[in-house]
Amino acid sequence: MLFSLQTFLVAGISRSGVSAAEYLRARGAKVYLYDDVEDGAVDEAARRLEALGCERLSGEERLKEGMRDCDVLVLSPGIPVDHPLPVAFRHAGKRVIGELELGALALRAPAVAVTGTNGKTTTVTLIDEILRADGKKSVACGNIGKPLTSCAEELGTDGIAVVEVSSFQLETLCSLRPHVAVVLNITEDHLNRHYNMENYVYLKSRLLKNSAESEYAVLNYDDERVRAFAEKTKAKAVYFSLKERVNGGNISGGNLCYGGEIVMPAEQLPLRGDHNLADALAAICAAKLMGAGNEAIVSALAAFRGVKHRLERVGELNGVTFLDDSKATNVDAAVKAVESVRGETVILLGGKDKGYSYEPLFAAIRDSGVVHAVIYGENCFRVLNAALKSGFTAVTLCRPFDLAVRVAYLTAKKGQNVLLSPASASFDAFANYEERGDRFAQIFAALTEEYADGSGEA
Ligand code: UMA
Repeated sequence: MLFSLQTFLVAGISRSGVSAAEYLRARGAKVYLYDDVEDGAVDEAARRLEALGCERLSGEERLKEGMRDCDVLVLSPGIPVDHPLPVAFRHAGKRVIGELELGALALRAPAVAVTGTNGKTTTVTLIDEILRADGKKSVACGNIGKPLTSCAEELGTDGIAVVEVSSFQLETLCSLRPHVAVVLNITEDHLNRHYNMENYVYLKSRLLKNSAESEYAVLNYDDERVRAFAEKTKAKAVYFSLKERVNGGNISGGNLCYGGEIVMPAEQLPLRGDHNLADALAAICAAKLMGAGNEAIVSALAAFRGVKHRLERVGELNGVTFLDDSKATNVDAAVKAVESVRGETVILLGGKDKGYSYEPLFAAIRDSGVVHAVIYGENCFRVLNAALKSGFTAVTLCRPFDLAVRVAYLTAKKGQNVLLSPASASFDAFANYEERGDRFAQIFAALTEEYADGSGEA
């Protein structure tokens, strides 16, 4: 793209949009900005970008005028492709790309790209840490929080981009051609945006569409939908499995193995649960295919303490342990949490609905250590309905989040956990799941002050 002669409209003025706008201005492009929301954080980010020479389009008339000037729309991942803005650009025959696509166009370094419904952030972090332990110049980026446009060029040709790719980003991604593409699993998620599973599975398969015979697809053999991707790609399939002896990563005699050789004993992995074992196997496959040695793999995996907001231990108050799993924004992730948490647990569920059924969650809850559910948020009546239909009646309905956390603490007995694993998006009350997890930790801190004398003890 000849940036200096083109005009871009960057839609969404948050992490992705800010990075895309900075990237484009630094290359001499004319950049307009747009956001549906006019509030403090957006206004502040827009002001910083205006100081760099961007122009914000506010009001319907100015937006229409600006759009006429534009050649390309750069969409933030949170804005769906059927939003009126991309629809208008497409009708006008103009190009619509995502921020990740802009980054992919700039990328000269090889990429390891990771998608799947759950475990992306853990796997990307593991791969990045192994590669860095092996002395490689690796950067974890994409959906993990660091936009690709902010680091693509500085990686040069000798770095490695380990990119977390979401289904939102896959809607507008065309050019990424990863050396290793990893697909972890596919279960119901984001159906409020992608409408049905067929569309969601198709979007996930797009990660492999540019791959050639010289590249690799690391696929979960135990997930039928993911295993079938091998037939749709030219890349060589390297599988990982918790059940079968496959050509890539598997478990044998209590060891994590790759290509039939022992890499390390599974018990050396500090993270609990089968889902973490699967993520570790996927990471081993990707790291091996990028040339990492066993020593780097063992040291990075053994030192790994998990990612923030993913079953993160916040602290203990009067014998009650607070666990932050705010990243569990869908049913499958929350199921994995209740299956891997040890001990009796009061779970906090709710938030923004994504259009799926919560009944599988209550089926898992019935067989777990969960003794009570405190249900909050915009979707509280749908979640409550699923609980009652599933015969799980140990529930308290409490719509405001802050109050729900307090109720969960007062419900929990000494020795039990309070687990925030909402099975829902955070956007009903928070900017993102990170903010929700941070709020949970703040409430824990406030409760710690209030009940430091043990007065809240059950
Ligand atoms: N906006 C509109 N109209 C809309 C929707 C949003 O104008 O219809 C505006 C909002 O007012 C806001 C901006 O768009 O100002 C937000 O854009 P965004 O939602 O794309 O958020 P960013 O801060 O740019 O973060 C995005 C990803 N967010 C989403 O996909 C929702 C981040 O993933 C990612 O880390 C970041 O880019 C850097 O690449 C977060 C996420 O929740 C972690 N991802 C989903 C997930 O993991 O389930 C897919």
